[in-house]
Amino acid sequence: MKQRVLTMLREAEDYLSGQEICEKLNVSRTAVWKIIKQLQEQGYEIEGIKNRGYRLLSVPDIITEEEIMSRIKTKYLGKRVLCFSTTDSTNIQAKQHAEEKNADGLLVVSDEQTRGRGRRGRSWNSPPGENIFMSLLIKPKISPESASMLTLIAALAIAAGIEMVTGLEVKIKWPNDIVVNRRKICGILTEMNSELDYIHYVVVGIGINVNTKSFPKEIAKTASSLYLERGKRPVNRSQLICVVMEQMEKYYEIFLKTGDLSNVKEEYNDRLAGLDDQVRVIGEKTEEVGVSRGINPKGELIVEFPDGSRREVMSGEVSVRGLYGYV
Ligand code: BT5
Repeated sequence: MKQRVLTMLREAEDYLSGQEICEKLNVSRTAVWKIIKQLQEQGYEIEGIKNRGYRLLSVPDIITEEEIMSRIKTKYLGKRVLCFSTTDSTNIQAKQHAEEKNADGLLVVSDEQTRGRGRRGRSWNSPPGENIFMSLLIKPKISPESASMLTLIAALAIAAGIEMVTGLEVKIKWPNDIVVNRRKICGILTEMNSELDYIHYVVVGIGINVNTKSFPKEIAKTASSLYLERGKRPVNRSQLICVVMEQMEKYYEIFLKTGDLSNVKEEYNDRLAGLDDQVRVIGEKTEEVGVSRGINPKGELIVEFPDGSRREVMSGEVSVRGLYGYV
């Protein structure tokens, strides 16, 4: 009910009369008034004028199911949303819903994580009230070897979404980091549950540093937030979540047509940090220097070595860094 009132307020071009809300929702005036009051208590600024109705003046930076569902414009991704004020990890929570009937497209979001995770057991800094921690559960009919490409698809969607909302220039650090001004503002953790030739589900976990003002010292040199990069101007998190999901749906559909990255390869390479620059390719026991030549349709990074040879490196096998630092 709250969500529907919010949607109506959002879509109204002028004042929305109490009568209209009552009729559309088939509830009493008092019920409408109560919902408006609840919304105001949550921080929505709603003006109420006698004989004219209600008008939405501003929305708070809160992440709730009704806030997301009243503004998301996707067809199926994120049409079902679960929001937590705190949880261990949204990836863990998403997996717990994987067997449910309408799990495909489920989005789990939390305001804080107590066990936010990066790849290979690393941790993800997840303080409350400032950032986005979300996980999208999908069930693509693709082979398990192709699942890692979804990280690159998500990266494209996040980069495009952030650019649309903030106007910042956003780059991708292959394969799973999003950077602004050479600093990491987002990481992606894609996990999968599969048999040898069949995917049960994929969880794409996304952590975006949105309004964080300072970082713990271990990551202070490499991390940043949208707030800091756009001159201390905050970003509304629910708006960004919705725009990123809309972009995700767009790129996911393009991906599903071919099952690879052939249709987005060029766009990805345009966004790639360090394209045609020297990079360090760091394996378990080796470190080589080569020039990054962008990704191939499978999402592997093509690196050219000083002897002229080219090699395609896979995420998971190596990490790739700039010559003098993180990017
Ligand atoms: C990642 O791992 O970048 C993937 C991060 C995914 C986080 C999301 S949040 C929602 C969902 N639920 C989860 O539990 N996880 C996902 P990786 O490439 O391994 O990078 C981890 C490294 O980044 C750490 O070892 C730190 O050095 C650094 N780091 C940690 N927190 C950071 C932050 N908030 N911003 C920038 N860098 C960070």
